[in-house]
Amino acid sequence: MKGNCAIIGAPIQSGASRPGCVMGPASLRTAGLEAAISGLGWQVTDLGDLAITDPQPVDHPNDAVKHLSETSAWIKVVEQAAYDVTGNYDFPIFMGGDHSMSAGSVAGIARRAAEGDRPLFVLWLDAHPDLHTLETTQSGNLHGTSVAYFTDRKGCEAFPPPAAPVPPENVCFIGLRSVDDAERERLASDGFEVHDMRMIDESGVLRPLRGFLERVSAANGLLHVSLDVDFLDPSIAPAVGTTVPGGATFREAHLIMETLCDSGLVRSLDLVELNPFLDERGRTAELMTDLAASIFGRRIFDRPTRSHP
Ligand code: 6HN
Ligand code: MN
Ligand code: MN
Ligand code: MN
Repeated sequence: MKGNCAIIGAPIQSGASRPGCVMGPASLRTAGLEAAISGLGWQVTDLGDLAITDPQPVDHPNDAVKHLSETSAWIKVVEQAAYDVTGNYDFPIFMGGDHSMSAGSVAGIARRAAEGDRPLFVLWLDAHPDLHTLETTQSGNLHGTSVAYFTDRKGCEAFPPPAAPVPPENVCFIGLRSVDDAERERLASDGFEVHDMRMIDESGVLRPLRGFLERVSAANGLLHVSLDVDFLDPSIAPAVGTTVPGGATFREAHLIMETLCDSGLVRSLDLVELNPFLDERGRTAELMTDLAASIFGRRIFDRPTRSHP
């Protein structure tokens, strides 16, 4: 047995503009996520789906902000679940739900990591940096605020306060290609590690990823990976409300997952933004499942291999 993995659903869609992410966990289960990981030698427990009860009304002066009370309630529930599950399992997978889920999952994992005196690092695989605050968001879609929230950016006080904010230097973005002005300022000033798609075009995915992994390892850190469907090119992953052309290819995405697996540093994973209502015959759910399997050790051949003498 390689370890204990928990899969846990957070069918939240209040943070996204298009409804459908509520079906995300069900779609990942249908695609066979549990069997894919247990087939690799892990013991997998499906903890079912989280739910919110009775969201308290929360107001905000920015009138654009949508579904604040519901999203706040979700963040609280997911934060507690992430804190609990990281105490009992080696490797939890959080199945979204839109990306506001990760405000809660990262905050809860960070609370656990701080108790164990280990620094938490976050790899954010996304077309977007999700660095808006409730003050700067223009769309009002709160899935665009998760990173600002868990790095304790001023302007997110309407959400439950994060117990152990993640330092921006510990967050690495790969795949960016749609950045709003307010987010651009923060990316330039706050110390995040940033690799946009042009840098990936120029250097490939391995160089930036390995540099980041070396930092995590040197700090004896724990690594959380947050995979937004729109990190992937829309031609291979259509099931997301916020597609942006020019995303990661099938092999770039798998190579990242395989390299993450080899590093042995990853302790938790978000699979977010899957909107099954927009999918084509389940192909995006299957791809997200296959990418998760790569992080858990699925590979083409066991290394070292030699194709030629
Ligand atoms: N995501 N920056 C845009 C907005 O509406 O604030 C897009 C947000 C996308 C959110 O990637 O999870
Ligand atoms: Mn996102
Ligand atoms: Mn995105
Ligand atoms: Mn925006």
